[in-house]
Amino acid sequence: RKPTLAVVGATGAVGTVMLGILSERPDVWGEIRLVASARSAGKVLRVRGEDVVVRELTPEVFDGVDVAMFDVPDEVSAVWAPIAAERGAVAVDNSGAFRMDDEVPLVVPEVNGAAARNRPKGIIANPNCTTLTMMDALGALHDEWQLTELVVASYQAASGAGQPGVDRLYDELEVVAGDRTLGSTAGDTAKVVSEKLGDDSPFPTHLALNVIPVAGSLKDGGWTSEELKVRNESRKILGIPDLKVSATCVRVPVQTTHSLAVHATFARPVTVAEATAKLEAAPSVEVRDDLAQGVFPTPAATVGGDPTVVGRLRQALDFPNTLDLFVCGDNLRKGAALNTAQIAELVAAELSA
Ligand code: 11C
Repeated sequence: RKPTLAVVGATGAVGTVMLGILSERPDVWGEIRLVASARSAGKVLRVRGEDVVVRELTPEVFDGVDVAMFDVPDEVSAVWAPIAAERGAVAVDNSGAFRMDDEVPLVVPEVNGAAARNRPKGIIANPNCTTLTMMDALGALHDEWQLTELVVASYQAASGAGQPGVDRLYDELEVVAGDRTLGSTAGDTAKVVSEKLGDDSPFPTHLALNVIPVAGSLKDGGWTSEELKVRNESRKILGIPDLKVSATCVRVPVQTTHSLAVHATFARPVTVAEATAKLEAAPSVEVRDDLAQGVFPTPAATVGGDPTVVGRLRQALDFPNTLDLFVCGDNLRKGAALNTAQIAELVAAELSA
């Protein structure tokens, strides 16, 4: 019997991408059950070329389910992932609710896939998309040269805030597009956006014609939740509890695909040529790095694809054993749905063995 899969949050931004991914990848699933809040129950969505009616999230919906993926807010996962696990499913959770729980593995299949087998709570966590953007590349480099320090600046897309983030970005672009004087006086764009759209936004100020040095919520010491996730999750996935990490997370007016400028220090000397060869050998990483020929990663050229794209590899001039690089990864695919699907497939293979 092929395992039964439940997709909880099937109608959201990540859920929508998930249905496409499940339709494209080798089909390891028997029944695929689509689940969402009562508001979305009854909708018909397509997966694997078939229409499937969305079911309401109830405890009974997990009966007979082998793997349940959750693409829902933290507070929904916190309640419902344990219910799915109690009913016998392995929950693969893409929220932040369980990532730092010692009894919940935090898994990137290419880096620490074996950790998925040790899940005392029946829950496996999927990392934050910002962390995930660089994990395949850093995992490959760490494997060879042993990462010791990481300084990161992120350039995060609007869809990190879900469909409301994407809608807000396009609404703002529409209201600023006609006036080419906007952006020449402090506060002019904010005023127009606020007057035309109001201030109810997933972002703390306007994103159109702007960058916002804030992603996530405010935590102790002036750090944001995103910056702390990058630190804590990188340590856990790479298995380096004392990894030194400093992150600044920034929102940029890009629809989908997060980018990261990474300054990574290793225990041993590493050259650009060696690092490039190692990254080229990593199946989930694509190196686009020939600046003289105009070849470098951008979010617009990365979106919709599976690989992590790496470029601008340089040996740091003033820091020993240190590389600087730029990484792009689709935050809805490898950053969320694809990695969740890969984890679920690991569990499916284990259950079918
Ligand atoms: C963003 N990275 O770009 C966030 C979204 O912990 O899964 C995902 C938050 C999370 O806003």
